Amino acid sequence: MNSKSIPPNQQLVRRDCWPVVGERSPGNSDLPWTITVCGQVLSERCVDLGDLTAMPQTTRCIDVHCVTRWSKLQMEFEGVRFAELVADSNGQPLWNRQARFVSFVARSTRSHRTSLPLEELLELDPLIALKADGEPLSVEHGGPVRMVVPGRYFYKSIKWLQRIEFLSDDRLGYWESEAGYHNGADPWKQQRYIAASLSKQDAARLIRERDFRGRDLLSLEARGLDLENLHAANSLLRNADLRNASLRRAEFQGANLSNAHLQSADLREANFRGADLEGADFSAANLRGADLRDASLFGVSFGVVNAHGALSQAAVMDATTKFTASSLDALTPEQRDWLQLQSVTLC
Ligand SMILES: Nc1nc2c(c(=O)[nH]1)N[C@H]1C(S)=C(S)[C@@H](COP(=O)(O)O)O[C@H]1N2
Ligand SMILES: [Mo]
Repeated sequence: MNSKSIPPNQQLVRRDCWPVVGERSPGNSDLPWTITVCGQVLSERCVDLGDLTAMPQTTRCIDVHCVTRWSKLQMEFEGVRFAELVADSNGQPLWNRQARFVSFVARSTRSHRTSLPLEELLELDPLIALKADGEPLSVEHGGPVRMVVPGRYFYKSIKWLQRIEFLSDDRLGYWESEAGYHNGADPWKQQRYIAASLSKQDAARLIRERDFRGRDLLSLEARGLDLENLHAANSLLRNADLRNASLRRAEFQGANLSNAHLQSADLREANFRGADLEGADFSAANLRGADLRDASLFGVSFGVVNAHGALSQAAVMDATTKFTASSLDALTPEQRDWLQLQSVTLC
């Protein structure tokens, strides 16, 4: 893959920064680690970590693109090629004629999983990785063993791999069925989310009542609407379109606004405490008096960074805008430098 280019609407995280996304530890870590290849196969295969490390190891530089808009280019991963694990000792494929999809299942309390079409997998040539940047994978990043699937958003790369299941029909993964993530996951086509699940009537009623509390409003369309004093604490507004909306004094505490479109919104005195703002776009939004303490800021945009590193269409903020100092580590250097010039209040 061409490491010089980066898919649309992604931004690079700092070189020394690798965000942890989703689950942070595997379930049942006392049991010996095994990976089972099963389902539509001619014969099952089960390997342990010793078997895996004894297999030929491949080192490859892979671009990582998270759906919440951060990317890390050319990360060095080392492990066993998927194609080598799902073959017998003669190199013959283990799957049978019915196999068309592959589900990767994690050893985790929620049996986290994700799937891909077999044909795509053979083309993408993923790694069953044991190391990243020369070190054994840390537990939070999927150690001892995880998938790394190049060319797809990172939610297709399961951490703590324990089962590779060949299927005749697809079975949606955890994020794909619970969070509305797109099953295609191609970052070059920006396949981030499926469309809104809410009916137009239900959406209209919630908007009229200005009460979104605790609701799942994935991909809600509320562009340009008057939503002053909106109650939206703990709501799920991933990918919501709130461009140009009037959201003065809106309450978004603990809400999930990842990838929300907030360009040019009036967010004066809005409350984003503890909200998930990963990948949200605040370009040209007014954030005077807004409270963003303890919000998660990976992939967030406060403006458009041009080729010279300068920010245009910048959000409006000043000393009345509050952040938690440590949460700024998640920003790109350009955004952080710019933010520090706005003399925002750091708590
Ligand atoms: N078992 C498991 N694997 C997972 C997830 C998860 O929650 N559980 N999250 C996925 C998502 S959305 C991303 S972006 C990457 C994050 O990997 P990282 O924490 O090592 O950056 O793992 C993917 N694999
Ligand atoms: Mo992700």
